[in-house]
Amino acid sequence: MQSQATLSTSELIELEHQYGAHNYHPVPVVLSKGEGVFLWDVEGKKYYDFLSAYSAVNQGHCHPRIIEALKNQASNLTLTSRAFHNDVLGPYEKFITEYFGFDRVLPMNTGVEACETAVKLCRKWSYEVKGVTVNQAKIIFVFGNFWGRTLAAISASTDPTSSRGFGPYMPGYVLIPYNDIDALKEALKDETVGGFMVEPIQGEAGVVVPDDDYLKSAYELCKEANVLFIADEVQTGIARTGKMICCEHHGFKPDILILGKALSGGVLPASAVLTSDEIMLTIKVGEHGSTFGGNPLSSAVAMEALKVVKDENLCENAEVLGGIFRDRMSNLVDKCDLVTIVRGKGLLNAIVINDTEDSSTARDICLALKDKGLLAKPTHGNIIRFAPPLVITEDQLHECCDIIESTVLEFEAKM
Ligand code: IF1
Repeated sequence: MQSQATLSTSELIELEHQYGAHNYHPVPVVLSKGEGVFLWDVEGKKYYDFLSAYSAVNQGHCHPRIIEALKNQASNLTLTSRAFHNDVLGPYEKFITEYFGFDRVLPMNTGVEACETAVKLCRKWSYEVKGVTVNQAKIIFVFGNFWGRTLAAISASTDPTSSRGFGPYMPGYVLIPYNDIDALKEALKDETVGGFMVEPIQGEAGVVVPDDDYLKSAYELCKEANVLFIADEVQTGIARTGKMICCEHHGFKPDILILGKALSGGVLPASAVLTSDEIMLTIKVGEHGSTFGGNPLSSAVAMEALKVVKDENLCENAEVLGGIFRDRMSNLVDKCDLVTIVRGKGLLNAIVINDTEDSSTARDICLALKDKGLLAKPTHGNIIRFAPPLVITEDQLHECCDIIESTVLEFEAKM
C-alpha cells in the first residue's frame, strides 16, 4: 500500500467506498489541509469553504489560538471522566454561563447529545416543577426540524430519509407547522406539554427563516402556558446569524439554550446546555452524564473558541458581510431564472434553485463551483446553503460572489 501522503483523490475515495459505511454522498473532493476560510485537497488545489462543516468552523479552520489551547491542554490532561474533578471544568462552567447569561451549564459532546439532554431536562422539569403526571409530558417540535441522528432525534423528524426504517419511535412528541403561531397556540392548550423545542432558523430544512415576529410571539405564548422555550442553536448559535445567539435578534433569552458545533471552533466535539437553577437542578446525581462530557481538553478549547468570537468581532462581521452576500445574490436572482430565492441571516444563507427537489441541478452547480474553487453542498435537493467561516473578509466575499454568479450564469446558459 502506498504511503497515505501520496494517495490520490480517487484512491482515497475508493478506500472509503470499500471499507466505510455508505451513509453519505459527499462532493467528490478529498481535503487534507484547512486554514481560515481555505481548504486544500490532496492534489494541492485551494478552495473557499462555503459550508464551514455545517457551521462548526465559524472561527475559521485551525484557528491558531484554538489550536494552541488544544496543544497546551493536550500535553497536560485530556480526560478525567466526571468521577473526579479537574482544574478546567469549574472555570469553564463559570466562563460559559457568564458569557451567555445563564445560571448553569451541562457540558456534553455532540449537538444531538445536548438536544437529548434538553429533552430530558424538560421532561424532569415538567414532572418535578410544573406537576405534569409522570411519564405523560409532551414536547412540541415543528415540521422540518433537524436535531441529530439518534432515535430520540429522528422520532421528531418529519423527513422520511431521517426516520424511515428506524421505528418504533419515541412517544410524547407533538408536531406542528413551523412559523405558524396559531398552531402553537392550539398545541399549548394541552397542559401536559412541558416544552417547545425549535431552531430559530431551520438549517437542514434549507435555511428557513421564520417571520420576524414568530419567535418572540412563540416565546411569549410559552411563558403564558408555563412551557419551556428550548432554542436549538447548534447551527445558528455562536455568531453565525450576526448575534451571539439567534434569539438575540428577537429580544428574548430562551429557557434552555443548546449549543454545539462552533463551540469548539470545529477542533473537537463540544456541546452544552445552558439554563436556570430551577430547570438544571431537576437532574440529580447519577441521572445523566457522559464519559467525555466536560472533559478538560474540550473545555479549554471551548473557552478559547468563544474568546476568539468576541476578540475578532465575528458577530459584526457576520451581520455586515451577510447583508452584502444577500444583496449580491439578490442581483443574481434578477439576472437569471435559475435562482429564485435568496434567504438567510448573518452568514447563514441559501439560494433556492428553480427546479424540483429531486433534480440534480443544485448538486451539479455545486460540482461546477468546486471546479472553480468554492466548496458548497445542496440541502434538500434544490437548495444550496452558503455558510463560510465568519472570519471571511469583504474582498474574499466579493470574490466568492463573483464565482457563484459566473458559475450559475454559465450553468444556465448551457441548459
Ligand atoms: C449529519 C444536517 C446540518 C443541527 C441542529 C442539532 C444537530 C445538528 C440544528 C446535531 C447537526 C449536522 C449533522 C450532520 C450534518 C449537519 C446538518 F444536514 F444533518 F442537518 F447542519 F444541517 N441541531 N447538524 O444542525 O448535532 O449531533 O451532529 O453534533 O448528520 O450529516 P450533532
